[in-house]
Amino acid sequence: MTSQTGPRPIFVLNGPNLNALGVREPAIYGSHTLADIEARCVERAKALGMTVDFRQTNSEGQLVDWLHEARDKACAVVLNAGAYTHTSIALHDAIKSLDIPVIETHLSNPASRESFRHVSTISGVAKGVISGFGPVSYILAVEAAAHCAAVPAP
Ligand code: DHK
Repeated sequence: MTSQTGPRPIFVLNGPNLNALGVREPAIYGSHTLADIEARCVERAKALGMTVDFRQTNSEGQLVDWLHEARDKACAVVLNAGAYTHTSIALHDAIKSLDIPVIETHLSNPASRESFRHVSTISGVAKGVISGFGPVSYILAVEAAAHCAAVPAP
């Protein structure tokens, strides 16, 4: 049996259509692929003495399962739930059940887009929200996650 050493990883969880980054509406989401973003998150986390466990799924239920997994395995979660951000009560409930910080993250700024993106079912249970900075949103979110993991909640 192996035992984990060092701090728990930051889970970076990505929802639907984010596997298509690079080809998907580049005017909105940019030309970076999700693999590019993963590499930048890994690099930033390493500089902070942390690790990331970076995942993507198109399934809402899989995101719920990964949030449950994060309870015992992660120090914090960076979550870009894609369009489920605007629809999912299940994600809201899963986040609410956790006692680790969840940072809602978006490449674009949903508040400046279509009105259906102005609603987030998860913002109210997230620790905070970072949006609008393209791939840098993820870097800022990893930094926020590392900060939250190091500093006890107020
Ligand atoms: C990604 C999506 O797929 C959209 O459904 C959200 C988010 C915005 C983003 O900007 O990363 O509305």
